[in-house]
Amino acid sequence: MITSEKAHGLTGEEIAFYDQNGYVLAKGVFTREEAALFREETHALAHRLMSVSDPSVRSEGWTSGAKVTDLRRELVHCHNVQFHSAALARLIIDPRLTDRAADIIGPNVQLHHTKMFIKPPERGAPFPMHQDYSYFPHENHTMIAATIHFDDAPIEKGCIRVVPGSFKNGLYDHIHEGGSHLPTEQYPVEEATPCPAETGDVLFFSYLTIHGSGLNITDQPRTTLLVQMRDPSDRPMGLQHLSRGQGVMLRGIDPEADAGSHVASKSRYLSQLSEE
Ligand SMILES: O=C(O)CCC(=O)C(=O)O
Repeated sequence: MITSEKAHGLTGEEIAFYDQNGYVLAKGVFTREEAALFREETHALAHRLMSVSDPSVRSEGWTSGAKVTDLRRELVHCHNVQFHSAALARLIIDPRLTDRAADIIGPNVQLHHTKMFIKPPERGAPFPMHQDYSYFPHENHTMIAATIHFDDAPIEKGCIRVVPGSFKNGLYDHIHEGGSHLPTEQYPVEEATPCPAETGDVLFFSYLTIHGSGLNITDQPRTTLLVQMRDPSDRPMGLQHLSRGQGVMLRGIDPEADAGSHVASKSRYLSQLSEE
């Protein structure tokens, strides 16, 4: 049934954990069967893109990943999957995801972008520790990521790792080379807190939370979809990381969009472009 009522929030305990740590793992948000279908959908998408040799789909990941491991690295990725697959478009407006996001952001939840990652077996690329804030700073810091797990992500598969509480300290100095990242000697991936997840779990974290992930050394891929979301009234501080689909409402309303064409809405992609 379609309803505007909130049906799927985080528990009080989960909200308290997030408030203290800047991340929370919500267990079993999607069933294993549903996650298996989304996994099929993402792998089929990757195959379609690889079959036409799209150069953006397969890479070694961030070149700064070489500071984390000497081993071979590979990452399969696609931005804004909602333009490729209706099943994935439906997923990002699913109230089981967006109601939980609303417990962190507020009732109105707006899309920034999506990113599918497949970390291939034995060489799935690591991400050095970083804050997403360094890529797309906003005024009110409502931006969060939700990583939806389409298969199990134990430590050996290179699950996401975080520095609990780091979101309370603002922006750390990043090295802007090969993917913005923190100095790897000071912030080793393997010393951060691992967030091993199971199929169907969703990890929510603030864009100020220091996070990264290790190499996938197992014989199975790690498959995830990251959905980056914000309060529509939270303004970007620059024109970084614009993409198609940015500004789509996933839950609630955009009060600026509804306030008439005379109201500037810097938070929306098209109005940003027309100001350039
Ligand atoms: O999915 C991962 O392993 C990490 C991704 C990440 O850190 C990012 O996209 O900012």
